[in-house]
Amino acid sequence: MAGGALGLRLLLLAALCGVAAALWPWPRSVQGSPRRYCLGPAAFAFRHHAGSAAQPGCDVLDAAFARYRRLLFGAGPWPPPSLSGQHHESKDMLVVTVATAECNEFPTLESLENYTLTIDDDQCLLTADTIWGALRGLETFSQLVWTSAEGTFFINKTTIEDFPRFPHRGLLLDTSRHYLPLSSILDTLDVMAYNKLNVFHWHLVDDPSFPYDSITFPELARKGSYNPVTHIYTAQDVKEIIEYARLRGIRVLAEFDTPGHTLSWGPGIPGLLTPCYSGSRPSGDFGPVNPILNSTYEFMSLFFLEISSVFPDFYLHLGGDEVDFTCWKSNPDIQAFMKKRGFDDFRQLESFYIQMLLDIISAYNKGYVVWQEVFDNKVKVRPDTIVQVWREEKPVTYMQEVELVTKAGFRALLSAPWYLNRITYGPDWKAMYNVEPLDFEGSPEQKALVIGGEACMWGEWVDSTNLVPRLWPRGGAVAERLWSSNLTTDLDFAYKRLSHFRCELLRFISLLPVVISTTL
Ligand code: CP6
Repeated sequence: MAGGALGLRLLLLAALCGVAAALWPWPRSVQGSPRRYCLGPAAFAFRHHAGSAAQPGCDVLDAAFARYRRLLFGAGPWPPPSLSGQHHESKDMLVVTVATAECNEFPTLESLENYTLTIDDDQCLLTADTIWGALRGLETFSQLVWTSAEGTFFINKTTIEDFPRFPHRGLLLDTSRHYLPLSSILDTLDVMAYNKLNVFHWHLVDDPSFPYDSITFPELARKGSYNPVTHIYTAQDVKEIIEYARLRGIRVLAEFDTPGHTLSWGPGIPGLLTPCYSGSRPSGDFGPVNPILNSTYEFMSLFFLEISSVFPDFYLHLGGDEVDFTCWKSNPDIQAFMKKRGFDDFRQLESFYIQMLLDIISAYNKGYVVWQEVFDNKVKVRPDTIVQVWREEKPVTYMQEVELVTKAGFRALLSAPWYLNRITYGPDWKAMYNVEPLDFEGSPEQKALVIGGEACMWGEWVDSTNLVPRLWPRGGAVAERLWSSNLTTDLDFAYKRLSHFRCELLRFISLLPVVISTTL
């Protein structure tokens, strides 16, 4: 099975990487060989197996075939096969076969992503249960191909069996602190696919700006975005992102964080936010969403009705983090409401709001993810709620928090050790790579409740000019931790493959201008 002894893996590395190819993230099982075949770029084609459930017309696979052809061989023209290529047996197709063809569907948390890749004298065959697994296998196939100094394409005799360790392997982008152009998001989705990451957690709005152009409430973006013409995501943009992600087997998990982190909602929806008081008078400042008004819940019902239909994933992220109680405390109407309800702790008021919101979302047949405070503050949530652990120390260490969340029977996502926005001098990816998500006291049932994790790129100090070098290759450390076996932990082995992977990423023209401008 996985990796095995270091010596064995280094041997493999010599076989695969001495020339060029190295895999990222490392598969479950790899059998390499020095025997190599040459690939003719002009003739080479991806083909559906006659017995595959997917046939031409399956847009997810057809688009992937076109993408990987171009990634592997460029647009041509290609030099005629050189002498070094002519000594080798040549391969002119990769045959792909899947058991089910959900070509018009969206990937889900439950989607299978396993695949088998066989490159030998008889065949180049990719087998998978689903088209999503086939996408992962195509990525691995593309990483196996290497070029000789003369520009001849080669692939070594190889057998790979692979499947992910965790089903939720996410990356969070924050488009509120700084607006990110559509092209930055699409480029990120491409690199996520190279890393086999499968969830784009879109932290769309927050205090500083509201770039989501709501159809039902256009005033939100008109008054809450940095610029209502250039710095918004239109319905068309959102559709494009969701489809671009789907074609790469990536889910879009939209977050509309409430009741805190909502200052940008205020101008578009008068009366939504709590007026803060200074003494007996409103200070002119606003706090979290006002939880004591019927109008708040009427608005949230309509707003999330739209969100539930715009974003096809079963899950929405409802936030619930870092609610600051100072403004609620200062407001006499809120104090009166608390008294009437018999609340003596503002956490009860927060719970009241969240429970109302969760009931709204449940009625739309959506599941939800929340930040850990919702659990910490003992909000009554549905048993199928997913809790995202982000706090590093308080009230307990993040691993103790995972232990508590799973002990209570909830599924958990880990983010606390994986803030890509945080940078230090030197190879700081190693600490992220060394994290073991199941390193806590707990039963096997508890461990099974950890469904994965997310690397987070909070946007306070990040925009499109520095996004790429801050995301990659460091994000790859998290991607490998969430995909590969728990035994794939060797740092030297990872370092060699990750540096190679970075060079591969640099080949992709769309990323080059950004990388050059920020490293000079
Ligand atoms: N924004 C929002 C943030 C953070 C959170 N929520 C955050 C704060 C500090 C750290 C990491 C993340 N910037 N809306 C918390 C989930 Cl260290």
